Amino acid sequence: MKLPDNKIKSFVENIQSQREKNVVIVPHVNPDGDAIGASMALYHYFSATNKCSVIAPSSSPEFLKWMPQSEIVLDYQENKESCEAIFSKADLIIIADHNAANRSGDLELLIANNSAIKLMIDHHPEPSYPVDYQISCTKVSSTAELVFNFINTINPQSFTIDIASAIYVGIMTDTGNFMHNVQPDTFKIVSQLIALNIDREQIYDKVFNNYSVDRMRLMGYALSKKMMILKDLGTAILYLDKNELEEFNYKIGDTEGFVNMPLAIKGINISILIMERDGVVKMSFRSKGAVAINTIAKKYFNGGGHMNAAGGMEPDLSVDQTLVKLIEILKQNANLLDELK
Ligand SMILES: [Mn+2]
Repeated sequence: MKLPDNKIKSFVENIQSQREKNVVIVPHVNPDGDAIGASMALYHYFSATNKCSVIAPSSSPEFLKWMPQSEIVLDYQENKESCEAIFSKADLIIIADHNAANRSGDLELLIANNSAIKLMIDHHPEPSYPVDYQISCTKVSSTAELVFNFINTINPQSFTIDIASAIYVGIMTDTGNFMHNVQPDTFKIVSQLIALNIDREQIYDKVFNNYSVDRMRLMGYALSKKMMILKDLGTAILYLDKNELEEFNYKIGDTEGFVNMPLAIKGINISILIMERDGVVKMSFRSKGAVAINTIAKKYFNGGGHMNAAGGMEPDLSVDQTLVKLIEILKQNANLLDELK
């Protein structure tokens, strides 16, 4: 369990004692449930004492828009001028759920050139974000869990049901509803969230049973027509190009969770999703147990991440060409993958 140290604690207490101080929270580009959950929890916490804003580098997924007050999340792409005005008055910028400057997307330079104090709260390995303070720990389920510890250390009396629900969204989504990355402390925290009367069933229903017909049909298409099984390598690859996504009226977040599905097949320990987005081929990697799939993402596909969940991209190839390259690489690394099993 990573806690803010005394320096961070007294800095934050000082900010909170001055109502006119401005706090700006920044989730990562293409924010997910943890990025928005952690950011909203911090928003609810800080807005009780300060002026507070959440500025996202790109739009939030639809399945999170039910969250209380989530309409305050500003999409930089849609509100450049007002976001820049808010940044110009920032006293504290909190970098949430990412640890590298380029994950702030188009906000990277605005943040780099900003004189506000910067605090990073994140659970990804190898932090490189230049900040004044960092709470960085990979041994937690999610950034939301770190936000719980942060608030619990500074002012445990300040938890509200909105803070608790937002933290729960982050933990639930980053663990795939408590299937992976769960630590003993995760459940201790969840027990405290339940004691705060969060509605777990309603949160689950709103997050996971909130898909469009298009998304359901795209999933069916991907699993039926675009899933390659490499039995000898215990690997499944899903691959979707731009035209296919357009055919199913793809919206951001629609392919969320696809990559985990093939792991339900007996004998499949590695699952990879390849898809074309914003003119670039993006990849998601998942593995089970001791298979460190992030090594492949990092070494060959300009990416990285957690041992069992990583991302990558391929700037120069099409989806089909990436598929060929990936199969070749997996074959070359068969021994490595095998040893790790
Ligand atoms: Mn996360």
